[in-house]
Amino acid sequence: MKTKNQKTDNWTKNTRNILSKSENTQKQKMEQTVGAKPTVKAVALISGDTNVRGSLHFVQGPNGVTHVKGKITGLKPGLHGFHIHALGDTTNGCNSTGPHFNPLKKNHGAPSHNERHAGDLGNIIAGADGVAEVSIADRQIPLSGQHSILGRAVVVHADPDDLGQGKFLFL
Ligand SMILES: [Cu+2]
Ligand SMILES: [Zn+2]
Repeated sequence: MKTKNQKTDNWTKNTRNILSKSENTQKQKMEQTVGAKPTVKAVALISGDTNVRGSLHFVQGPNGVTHVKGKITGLKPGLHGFHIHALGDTTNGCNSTGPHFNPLKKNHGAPSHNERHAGDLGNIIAGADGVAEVSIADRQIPLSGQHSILGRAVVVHADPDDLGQGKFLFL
């Protein structure tokens, strides 16, 4: 199913942020070499159209797993789709960040699925207080190499991601 339709409200009121170019330079400086295997770190600051705010820390270990940890506040309670989009351009909100980061040309899915976009990180859950604590470990969002997510966008959607079951359509 490769429908290109998207519910426009999936794309409004989103928060997103970026591992921007200028931040990249810092990130490179933050690279630490542990023997021959580098640990790479990055930070994304989240700011939304409303008063959604947060920061996310990315740490890629020597085993290639990237850990994403942080806290996002000001969200509507419940599930929010959480993705890496292909482009770091947020000048036109979520629309200019392109589709889900998908270097392997797969279909949309859940993070645990074999068939998924690299950028498919599922949902984060905000509590009644509007706070989502994020703690994710994933192999498909490296901070270095050919499929690096540096310079792309982190998007927190207003709506849930159905994880490829067809209820919502994501690019
Ligand atoms: Cu998305
Ligand atoms: Zn996707």
